[in-house]
Amino acid sequence: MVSKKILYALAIVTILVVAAGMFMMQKPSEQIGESTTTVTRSFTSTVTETPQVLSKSGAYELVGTSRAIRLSDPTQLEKIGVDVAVGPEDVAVDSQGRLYGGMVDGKIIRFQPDGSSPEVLADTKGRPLGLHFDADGNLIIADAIVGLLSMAPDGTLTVLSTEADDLPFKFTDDVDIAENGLIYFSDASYKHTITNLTAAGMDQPAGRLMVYDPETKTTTVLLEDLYFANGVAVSPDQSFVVVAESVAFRATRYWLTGPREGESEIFIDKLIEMPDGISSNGRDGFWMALYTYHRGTWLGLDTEGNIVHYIQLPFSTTFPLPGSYAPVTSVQEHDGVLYLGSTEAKGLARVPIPPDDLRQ
Ligand SMILES: [Ca+2]
Repeated sequence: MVSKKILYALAIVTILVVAAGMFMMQKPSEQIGESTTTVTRSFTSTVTETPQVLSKSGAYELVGTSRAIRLSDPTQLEKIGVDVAVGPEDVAVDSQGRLYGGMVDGKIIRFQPDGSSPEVLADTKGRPLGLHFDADGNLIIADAIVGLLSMAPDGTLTVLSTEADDLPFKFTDDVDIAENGLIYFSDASYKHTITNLTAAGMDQPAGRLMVYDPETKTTTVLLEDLYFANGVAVSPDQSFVVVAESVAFRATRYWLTGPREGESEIFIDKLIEMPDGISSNGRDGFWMALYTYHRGTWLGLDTEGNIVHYIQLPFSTTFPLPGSYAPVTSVQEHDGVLYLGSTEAKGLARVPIPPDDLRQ
């Protein structure tokens, strides 16, 4: 299970790094003679200021110098299953519009499209993280403890893969499936399990990107020495796959076709927060969750890794955020709606897709 205390520790380290960065960014003339109190006050005012609203569209508004898109109408944030679903890191939607989440206790829970009637379909006895349906309606599960699994429509579980190159997975994290049926997935660490999240995050690079072929039942390593391999997404045109490297604050692109097939490169780096789940929007880019407390945050990226949306949910200083939802660890688009998952929050969530006229 994810230890909340360890996640808080990681979040605090992140905040300290950001705070240190803000301090370093101050002009030298401002540092001289400025007391620590002034620095603290300027950090606080940055967090609590009411930014200027540049424009509004639908349930969202474009704000301030960060050009973030904020959900200005909190009634548009719908939570689903808060009483039964804890820590659905990822969300999947089936062909009938029914919703699925994998919980901290190992259960796979399904809801009707309107969010009603939760049903426990299976228990992995592990920690299901990434979820994605294959073309036959099987739910493919990246389970941090058990490995790569397949859940048939009747709830029957089958283990697909637990190791590659004679090295067992310790922290299977996310999964996506190409149109040709190949299953791409990540292992955040071959050294440490999710029960020792701090070590898994610090003792890097130990992440790998793999592909599982359901026809040959073989697993092939595509990339190794990744810095906590997390979210995985195949591009809308199927030409590459993106894998998040959380503790390096970046994502890497691995080419599947074309002149650079088999090669990799940085897709986006210098992210302000740790990237978690990534998904294709099915059209022209990706949704990338950023791991943040107090305010659910994610990005919309184009296929060149440029940021086109920077979305934030309402801010809250109390956890678990009664009027908000965080940390957002996955974003899945389906029929004009964004479904949100979280390793920590209660319930799944959904919001409207931010309108194109509020793009960066
Ligand atoms: Ca993840």
